[in-house]
Amino acid sequence: MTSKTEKRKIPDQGQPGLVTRHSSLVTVLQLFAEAPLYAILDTAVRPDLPPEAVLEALLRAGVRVIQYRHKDAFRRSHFEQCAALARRTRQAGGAFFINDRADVADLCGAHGVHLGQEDLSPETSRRFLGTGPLIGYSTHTLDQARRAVTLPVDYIAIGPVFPTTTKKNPDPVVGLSLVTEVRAITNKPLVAIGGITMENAPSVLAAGADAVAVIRDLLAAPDIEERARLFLTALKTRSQESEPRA
Ligand code: TZP
Ligand code: MG
Repeated sequence: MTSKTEKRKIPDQGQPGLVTRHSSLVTVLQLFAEAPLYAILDTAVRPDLPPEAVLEALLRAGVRVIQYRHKDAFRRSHFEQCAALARRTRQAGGAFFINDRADVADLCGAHGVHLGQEDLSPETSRRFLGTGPLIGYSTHTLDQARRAVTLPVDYIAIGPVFPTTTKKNPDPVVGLSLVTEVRAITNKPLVAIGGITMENAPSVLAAGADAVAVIRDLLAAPDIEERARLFLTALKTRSQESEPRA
């Protein structure tokens, strides 16, 4: 049976969208096919835990795409932390993203940057980063997603799918229907975000997302590694049940 990944167009070597791993090149879509859970390490949600420990727990559980989200002042210590986390994620065969900041992503050796609608634009970020690093881009409406399809970005995020208490001033909830609508207009990897829990995550993949991005339902768990494992089991069961997407 042709897998969902094989059916999708994978960019050539040297093009955006590639991650180096153990000397081979993979796409973020291949990482999502392995583990359709995009963990966001938000420094404000578990200030009691060292990000290094959270990252190790996520990697042990099998998570392969991880983002560092830090909304307060970005100090030297954060930069040094990110450089170490990026190195460790690379060693483990994953991809490490920095939220908001293309400059930090570049300097700390991350695989890429995740941009919002108010950050440096994807075009400017791409000019700064060159073709190698990955760019993810948040969208909150069908119009924004339509525009994102034309931009030099490697994945599109859509949300908040459900109500969230984690993001300050979130955009209006978009629901599963917008995930399906955006799926219909693009073959780019699609990440859904906002209020996603282990219970509702399978419905988000069924609506057309390649991965779910999660903060609170992972990080607030008493045992993050166990929660991530349970998440992946729920999602893998679901993605094996569903038909491969054309
Ligand atoms: N962007 C849209 S919703 C959101 C972000 C960063 C917060 C997601 O956090 P949670 O805890 O998974 O709802
Ligand atoms: Mg941002």
